[in-house]
Amino acid sequence: MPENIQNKLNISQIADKLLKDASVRFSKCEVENLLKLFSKCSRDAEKMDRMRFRDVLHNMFEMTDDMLMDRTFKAFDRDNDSLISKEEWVKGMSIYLKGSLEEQAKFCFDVYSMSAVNATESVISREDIHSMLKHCLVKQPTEEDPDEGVKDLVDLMLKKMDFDKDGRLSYEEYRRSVVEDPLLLEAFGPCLPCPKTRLVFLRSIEDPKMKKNNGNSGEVVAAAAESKLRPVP
Ligand SMILES: [Ca+2]
Ligand SMILES: [Ca+2]
Repeated sequence: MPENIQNKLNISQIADKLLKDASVRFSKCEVENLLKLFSKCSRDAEKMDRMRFRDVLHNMFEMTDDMLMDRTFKAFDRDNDSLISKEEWVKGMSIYLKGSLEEQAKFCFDVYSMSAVNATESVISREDIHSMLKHCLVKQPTEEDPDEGVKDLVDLMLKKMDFDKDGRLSYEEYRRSVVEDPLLLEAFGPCLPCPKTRLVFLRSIEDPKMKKNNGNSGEVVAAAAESKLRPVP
């Protein structure tokens, strides 16, 4: 069998397998296009390394912040082998681009939480919040001591979100805060695509037949509605 036909068959089989998972919110054509993009970006490697994944975030989602790109990589890398598999890529993109509020809350929590209580439970510690907010704020120099401002902000965020007052945010506390106020989803730094880059990316992987039929008006309305929910960076 010629190599390109074998290749198409492989992509179709992997897509079918991934589509059995209800959490994958893509059509078959979209999954196949995502898999082709994966092969292109990973230069046909079975798994994508951190640098190539960062190129995707930078080139396709306009991310520029090193720390947030590395943390986003970590959130996609579910099995923690420091590589992104095709399955992690498609499932991660599904949450990144089309996830429910709950799914995106889990994703953002994984991006933000660097501290662990034990092997199975991670938290967002006071130090995590401090380093992320400081990272965002140093880009806007002010007359005042920036560290003081950051400390006030950390206290403010903990006052709002740390329900049991133990000085750190569990997933449950973060999730509850986000459900009450979706603006808190990206409270500690932008880690989801903005409505514009999201739409451009989704258009690039959609089925050409769908493009003709719906003209994407639904997506545009959804993107506009979503932009109102997002905090101004
Ligand atoms: Ca992995
Ligand atoms: Ca707490």
